[in-house]
Amino acid sequence: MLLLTFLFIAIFQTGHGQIVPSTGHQPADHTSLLLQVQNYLLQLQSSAADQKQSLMDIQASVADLKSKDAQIEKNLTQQDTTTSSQLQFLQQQLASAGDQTANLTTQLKKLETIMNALQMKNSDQQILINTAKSSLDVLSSNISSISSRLSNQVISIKSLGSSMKQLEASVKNTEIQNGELKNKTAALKLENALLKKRMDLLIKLDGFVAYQSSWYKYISQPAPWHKAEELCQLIHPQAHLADILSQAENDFILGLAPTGTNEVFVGGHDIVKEGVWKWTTGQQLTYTKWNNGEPNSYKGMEEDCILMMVNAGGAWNDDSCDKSYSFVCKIKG
Ligand SMILES: [Ca+2]
Ligand SMILES: [Ca+2]
Repeated sequence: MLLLTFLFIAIFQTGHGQIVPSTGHQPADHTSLLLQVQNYLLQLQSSAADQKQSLMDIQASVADLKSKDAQIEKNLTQQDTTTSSQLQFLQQQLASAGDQTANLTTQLKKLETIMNALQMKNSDQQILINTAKSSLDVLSSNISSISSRLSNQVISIKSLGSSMKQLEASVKNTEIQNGELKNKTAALKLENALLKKRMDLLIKLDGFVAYQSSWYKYISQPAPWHKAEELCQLIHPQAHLADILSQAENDFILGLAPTGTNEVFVGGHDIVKEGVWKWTTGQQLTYTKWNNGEPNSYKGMEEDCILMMVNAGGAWNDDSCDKSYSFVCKIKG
């Protein structure tokens, strides 16, 4: 309404200004004035129609504005309702969020409990892991030690292999040397055999007589027992007064004495200890051929040398070593 009033005042002021007549002209001017008035009236009518139309437009605009205003109010009401509904919904959601927060807090506490338990388990597991690490370290150390020992053993085995090869070479060399030694030994045996034949020949040429593997020589020149032993060694370095090891040998020596011979010295004596009879080789007697009642150290005399009684079948008598008799030398084979 305030807008319409303002429009009417504006229109009235504009018309009043245009209808003021000029006062300087008479009758001809009346007609003109009349025409002007008529035109003016016509203009007023036209203007009125225009204003009426404007008014109608304004009314339509006002109606439209009212309609829009009502629509706006309606929308505002709806919006209030909606807002209220949303507020209620939000309050519900807030309450629900509160409940959820409480649930979440409870769950959070449970989770904290679980976390604590897990941390304790983790702690236990960490201890186990540390123990396992320590065991692994010890195991690793042991493996290193074993590896080192194995390396040393490998080196030892290689060294042993090298030593074995040297030993094999040494054995082969030794075998070769053994072969050479065998050949040399065979040659030496052959040489010895030849030498023995030469020796035997020389001994034979010296008047020795062979019996089995030994040589014997009867010396007719009488001599005391010690002198006789010296003479045997002078005749041959390996010759001594004869030892007698069997009845057959005793018989053989008996046969060496020429017919008419009564006694011969042989190598037996008890010079070192009375009653302990030995040969010149140092061996004790294993065979004896004592005559009846001998040895007797006749009438307390010192009788320490064995005299073979040719005239008593070769039986023995202990007699004085200082007496002189023929004797028999022997080279042992
Ligand atoms: Ca004696
Ligand atoms: Ca006697």
